[in-house]
Amino acid sequence: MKKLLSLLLCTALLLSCASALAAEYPAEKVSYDVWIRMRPMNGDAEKMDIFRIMEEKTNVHLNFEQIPQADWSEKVTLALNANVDLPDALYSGYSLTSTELVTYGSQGLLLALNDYIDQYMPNFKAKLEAHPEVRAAITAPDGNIYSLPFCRFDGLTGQIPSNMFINKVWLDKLGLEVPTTIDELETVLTAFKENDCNGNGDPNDEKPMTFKFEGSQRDLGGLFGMFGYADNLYTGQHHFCVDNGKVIYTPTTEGYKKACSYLYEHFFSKGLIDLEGFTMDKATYNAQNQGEVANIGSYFSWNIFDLGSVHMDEYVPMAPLKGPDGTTSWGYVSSSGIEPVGLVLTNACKDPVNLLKWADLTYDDWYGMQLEYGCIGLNLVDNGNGTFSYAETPEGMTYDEFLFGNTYPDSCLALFREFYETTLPMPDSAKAKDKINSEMYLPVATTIYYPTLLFSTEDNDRIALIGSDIIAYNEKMRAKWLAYGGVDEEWDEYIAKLNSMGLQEYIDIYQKTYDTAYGK
Ligand SMILES: [Ca+2]
Repeated sequence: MKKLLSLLLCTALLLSCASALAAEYPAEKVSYDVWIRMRPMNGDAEKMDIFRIMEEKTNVHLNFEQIPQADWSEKVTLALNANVDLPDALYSGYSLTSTELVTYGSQGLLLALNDYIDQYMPNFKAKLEAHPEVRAAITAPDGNIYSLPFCRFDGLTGQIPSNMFINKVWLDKLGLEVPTTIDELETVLTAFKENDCNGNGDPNDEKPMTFKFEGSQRDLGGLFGMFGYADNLYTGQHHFCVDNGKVIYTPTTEGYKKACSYLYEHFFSKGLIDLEGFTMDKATYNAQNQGEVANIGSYFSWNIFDLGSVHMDEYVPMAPLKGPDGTTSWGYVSSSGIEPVGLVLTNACKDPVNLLKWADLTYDDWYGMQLEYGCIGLNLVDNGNGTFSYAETPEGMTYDEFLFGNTYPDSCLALFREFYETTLPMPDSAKAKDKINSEMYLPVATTIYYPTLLFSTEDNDRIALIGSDIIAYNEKMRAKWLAYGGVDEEWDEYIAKLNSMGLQEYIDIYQKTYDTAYGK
């Protein structure tokens, strides 16, 4: 027992030595050359209080070269490709694409950070241990971590980006309820089409349901969930989901075929869903509902504002519907909120330890909060009880100008849901969506979209080559079948053509990369 106790004591001592080492900052000031990517609305980084506070704490000075966003990519690419005049670090979320990260990392131009994280970054290491999906998203297929990420989970918002909204005033007028099944949806949309719901004397200016064909929240891909899997059009994960560890390419599933067939027959062919949805741009889509009276019955969007706009009070959220056989599913973006690249160190950085100690502070919530939302006493109010609130935006300024003028939200940092539950409430913009998603969508969000992962350079090349043809063909056929029908007749030919384009290799790359990241 005594032996065990002394062993425990030793371990405790060793552990406290380790964390003391991690937090030991240099006695003399050290400087690093850092290229920082500036948005047009960013203020002067040299004058931001947060960097002064972090320098006082760490004795690490960042000698910034502030590069406008518009010039960033060219300057960084040139310097990396030439491997000359590189700074110690490149700083900003979105400063490199995932492909660039893996390519430059594997060429030795970026430093592998794994050992440094273990030894010198206790805050970041603790976050990785608590959130293994972050480690999976930032680990290259060669096992190296080349970047410090930006992660923000300020509510259940990006995980379920697409919601449906429906005009409650029209429903009340017609004596109808918010639909809960696809049959009820058909009944409701038919009534929307046949009646002068907005009461302007014109029975034909009502659009029963609109959407926008795109890789984002305005698409109707969620409706496919009533037939199996929701259809995922998100960039980088086109049509891929993961079911119990198996990667599924949904456009070759029976459910996808049924969805195309059913939605054409019961909705598009009857004018119940908007054919213009295939061609509208975002501005046109969002501008649709701005007349004297509302003319949209239901729509897909991130939030009620986009298309509710001036008639917002007429709309209510609609939960995912049950399909013809009672099936329902909605899409869940499992890795939403993770941006792999926040800060990278280049091979020009000869003494990375102190810079990484500085960076570790961004993963301490007190500093991360002020990087993301501005300093206490300026953008944030200290409530004195361990919680904070947002300061009022000064008159004559937008919130973004107030925020980006005073701090650098594109930093590496990681704020998780527990932080918003205990320390700073999620922003108002996220609250309404968080509520809709938690109550109405999460219970049926069973189609788990393929997560953000890093692919090897070779696999990225293959994906670019094979995938571009497959995606273009698939999207052409999806639009054609929804708008004009024909899926049953053309299905076999479609499958054969996808196979001839290399579909199996394409799927295998996604499966292999998933298995590597999740340790299968
Ligand atoms: Ca009308």
